[in-house]
Amino acid sequence: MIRTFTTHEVRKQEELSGKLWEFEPLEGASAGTKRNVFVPACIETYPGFEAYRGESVFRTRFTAGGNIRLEFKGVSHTAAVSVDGKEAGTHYNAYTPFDVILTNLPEGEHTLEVRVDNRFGEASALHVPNDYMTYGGISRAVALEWLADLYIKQVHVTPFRNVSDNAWNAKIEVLAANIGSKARRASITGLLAKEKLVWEETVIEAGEEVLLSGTFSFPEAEEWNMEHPRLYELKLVLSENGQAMDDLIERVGFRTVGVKDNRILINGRAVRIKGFCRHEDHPQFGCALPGEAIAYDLSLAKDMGANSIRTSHYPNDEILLDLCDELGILVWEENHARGLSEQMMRNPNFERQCETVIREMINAHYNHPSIYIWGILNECASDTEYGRECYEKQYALIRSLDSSRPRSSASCRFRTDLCLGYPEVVSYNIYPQWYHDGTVTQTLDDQYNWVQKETEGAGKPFLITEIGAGAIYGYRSPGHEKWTEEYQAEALKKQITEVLNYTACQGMYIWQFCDVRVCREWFSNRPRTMNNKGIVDEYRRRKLSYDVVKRLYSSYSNYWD
Ligand code: ADA
Repeated sequence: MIRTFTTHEVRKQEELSGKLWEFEPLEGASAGTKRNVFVPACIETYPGFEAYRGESVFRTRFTAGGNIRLEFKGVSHTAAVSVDGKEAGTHYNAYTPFDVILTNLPEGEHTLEVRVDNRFGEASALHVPNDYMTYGGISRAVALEWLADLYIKQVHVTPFRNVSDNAWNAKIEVLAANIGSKARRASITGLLAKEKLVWEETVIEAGEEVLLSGTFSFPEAEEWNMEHPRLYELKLVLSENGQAMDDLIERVGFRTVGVKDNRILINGRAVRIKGFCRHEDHPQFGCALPGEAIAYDLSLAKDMGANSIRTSHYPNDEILLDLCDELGILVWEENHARGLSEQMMRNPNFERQCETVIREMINAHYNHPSIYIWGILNECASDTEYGRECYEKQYALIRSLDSSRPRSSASCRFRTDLCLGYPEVVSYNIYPQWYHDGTVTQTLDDQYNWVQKETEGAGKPFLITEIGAGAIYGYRSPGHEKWTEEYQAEALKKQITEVLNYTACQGMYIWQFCDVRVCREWFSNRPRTMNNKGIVDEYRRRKLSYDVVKRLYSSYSNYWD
């Protein structure tokens, strides 16, 4: 499944995933053997490959010719793509999409090979042994598309309200490309919320791209919000001499995001965040959850009264974003980095790899109305001078790509964070009642007061981006010790009540939605080699805390007014 809606009516598209491919491991006892495996899926879900870390090759065949675009929504974590034995492109990072374009491919059957690498080492600064599992494989959908010489590469829509009459407007930026060998004339038209959109005809030189921008008014558009997540289709068509060459269908939700004083505003209203941090993880699917399983997770989160998901700690499969757009769930989407020390941030690939993730995440996910904030660098070295420089650059990069959304970073640098002057929202991960015995309110007071009195984060919205406690599903004990379901339920009760009653704080994300597998190097303090702080376990079975969260989250409204 590529998206939850059709994205092309003119451009021909075929899903290459959703079927068996040939898999050939290149390491270990089974190196060189071949078997058929379902794509998308994670290697570690194939029997006999539960602990596989190494290189492997995935193969399939497709029939096509002319200009071909292969889109990969996610390959974990490094991919080298070749067609008919010729290298066609490479990509690093499991969690962002990439494409490969081949021009003038002869008509007929072709072999597509994806060489996948999920090893840790210096070449990978962001996928490191961590408190979640880095799986291997083709973990998200793969699409094959037939392109004309001219095609629509991207559209970004930024809705805003007109100051004079409050009507909805949107800035629409269309990037069109010419992959042919001669200059072409492109006319782009569109339809959105009953309004016709027209751009002036433009010449695009061979091999060039042109960005067409326009601001349009949408008098009939209705607002997208959490309660009524109204979505519109934007249909763009690119024509030459009156003949449609290409199209792109995207979805738009008319809403604004902002920050005023210490509040986070959606459509001008101060929102109270009641969220879950969620990893893409499931014993059956690894990180390659099918749409149905993602939708099930979201239905549980909604049932518990949550209104937001934090995609900790990487950009998510676009299916989740499509569903959140449809369900009115706010999304904190973040780049890929968790708990990197200064030494790890000094990996020679770190800055380049982070920059690529940020660019690919924002370019691909810009239009999702559910995304209300971009997060970066969870719990990295924001307390050192070198770390500060990295945060500053990454925040600046986000701003250059998207000036419409606030930015933040989930920090654990108590009283030492040097970076609170850069983002619009100050966020902290705290674990009172789990890693230490202080009360929740004391911990909040301590952190909040320091931010207000001693940092450039003063006066900014303040969020708790993680709080939680561990419990092993089914472990009950009258002593209510740590790791029992009883202990978790009691801790969560205090954590939620005290955070949501702390009116200076704009809301919270529970760590975490479900139990997740962690890398084997992370066994310490991680019974079962799992992070057991889920409110449901890895199979989504409800722990005692489920009803506690549900009762408490449901008793606070989505807004402060
Ligand atoms: C951190 C981190 C999470 C997870 C959590 C925990 O704050 O951001 O990824 O490791 O702690 O469970 O301790």
